[in-house]
Amino acid sequence: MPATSAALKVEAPVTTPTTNAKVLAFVEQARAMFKPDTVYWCDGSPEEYQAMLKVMVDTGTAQWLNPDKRPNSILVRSDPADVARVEDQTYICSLKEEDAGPTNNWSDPAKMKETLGKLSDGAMQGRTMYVIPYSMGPVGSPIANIGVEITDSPYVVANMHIMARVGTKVWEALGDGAFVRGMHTVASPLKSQTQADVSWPCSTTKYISHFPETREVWSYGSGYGGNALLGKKCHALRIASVQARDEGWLAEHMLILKLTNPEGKVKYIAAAFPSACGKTNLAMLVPTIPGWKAETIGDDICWMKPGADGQLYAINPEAGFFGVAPGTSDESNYNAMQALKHDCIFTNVGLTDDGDIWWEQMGPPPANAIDWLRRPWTPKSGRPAAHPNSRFTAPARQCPVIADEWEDPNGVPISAILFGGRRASVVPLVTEALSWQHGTFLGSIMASEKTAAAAGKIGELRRDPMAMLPFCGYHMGDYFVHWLDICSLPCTKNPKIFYVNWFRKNADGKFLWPGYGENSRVLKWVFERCDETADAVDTPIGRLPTADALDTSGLKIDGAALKELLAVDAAGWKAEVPSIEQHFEAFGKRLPQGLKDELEGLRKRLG
Ligand code: SAT
Ligand code: MN
Repeated sequence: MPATSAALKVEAPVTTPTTNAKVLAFVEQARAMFKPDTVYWCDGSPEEYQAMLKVMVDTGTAQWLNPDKRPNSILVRSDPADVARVEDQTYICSLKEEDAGPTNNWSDPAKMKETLGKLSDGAMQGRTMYVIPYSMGPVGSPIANIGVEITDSPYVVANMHIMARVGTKVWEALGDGAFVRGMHTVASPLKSQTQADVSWPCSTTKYISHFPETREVWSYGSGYGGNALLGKKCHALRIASVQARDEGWLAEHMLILKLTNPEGKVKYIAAAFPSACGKTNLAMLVPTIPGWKAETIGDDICWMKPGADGQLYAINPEAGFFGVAPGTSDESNYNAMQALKHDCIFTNVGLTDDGDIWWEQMGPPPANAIDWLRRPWTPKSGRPAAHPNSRFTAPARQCPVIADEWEDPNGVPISAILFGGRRASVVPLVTEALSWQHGTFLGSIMASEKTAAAAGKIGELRRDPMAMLPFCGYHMGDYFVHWLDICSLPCTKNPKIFYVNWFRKNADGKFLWPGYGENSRVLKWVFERCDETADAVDTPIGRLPTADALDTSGLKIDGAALKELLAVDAAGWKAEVPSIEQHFEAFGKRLPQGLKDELEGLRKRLG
């Protein structure tokens, strides 16, 4: 008997925790197709979380970390070929191909279901099928949304416990209502009772398929993060972006930060950066300017709905952080390190001699360790101990600077939206958009150097509009239209939009800006621009801080570097125009006139 089933064997007949007929039919259809040994309905209890950790340890998927150093925490090592999202195998299966748009892979929904149906027949043999009821957002919040994920992965169950609100209370909130249907399998059936399991079952065939019209996700073959925790990228971004378009709100790849000035005045800021560009660090930053306080609402996803008062109100639909481990340290993100002290899941990081975790730039390297591929490692090995996309999963409530209102069901009013990416050149440290339309334009032309968060070539520059390129569940031209429309709603208090770039480099390839806590200087300017108490100068690319508007007191930075960071690189921008044109061409007739006007305006202003 495989341990995955044995540990949680439930006696039949089971009384189901919901009478929702749509749920019962969904679970029964999945059971008939996947043919698991057992069906287990998750209740979201702490005991269940512990049982999942135990199953993972018993089957070799995980090992306990030293309980004196990292209480109740585990290290998981995945298959070396299952370490990141797989954008090439991610599909938007809208009824019409043109609705998926040029930035998504499309497949006919009926054909995709036929393919996946064949592949999934018996795919959970020898395993337990878990049914996870989850809420993205505080249970019962008018901005929250419910999903049901079916999975054969205890790793997914445990991670969903941290990343979403899971369990019985969700069935109560759902009643007989509608929900997002998610099916996930690692696609590695155990064909016989004696077949030994591998430590990270997965398949070389992978499909991450979305059916936006029917609000369904079907994920096949991968156990990793954004491919398998269906509440996250699949539901809260790809499906939710479509729901948001239909219902007049925004589902965005943004952190949410609370900023308090020395007088006690509060503003909430949302910020979009591509994966692995420092959203978690910015969400938890420790300001270096005296008297300013930053607190966290969320670090990855933001759902914003217009409120009756004309402001956009945002919730963090998640309940945990699934953050990039390498580079996280007491210096770069003290608050994240505090959140990681206990009750966490670590995936693909290094293991020290004394049973603790280590990753690149966490601190001084240990003399000896075991790398994420379970090989002996020393600082001289010439390879990283942790995979560059290794991750921690930590409950948000463990973050020492989580804001009191992070679970406010009504959300928090957003005053400013930041767009940013990794740009070694051209883009200044901060630019304020001239209008909502201009801000939408800046978001639409965002570009970033590729990181390890997705499979592919690292360092290559790609346009990643609003950091939503891998996550927009419909035609991106229509998405831009939706952004412009949101502002023409009676949104009297639209947030101001800013374009930031912490990653500017000099001719020697060195970063010009210190980043991390020093980014609070930029946030201060943003805060004060919202009140129009800080100065700005109009330039062809937008408004930039005047020489003395950016608070640089106590900052060690060379005057020439600061000048370069805040200069308009007119030649660089002129050279960008053809590439923006090319980028826009892809959206064809669905590119809104407003963005064409903004490109024309930029060209004219540049002269
Ligand atoms: O997609 S993940 O959830 O694995 C992380 C990310 O890319 O932001
Ligand atoms: Mn992300």
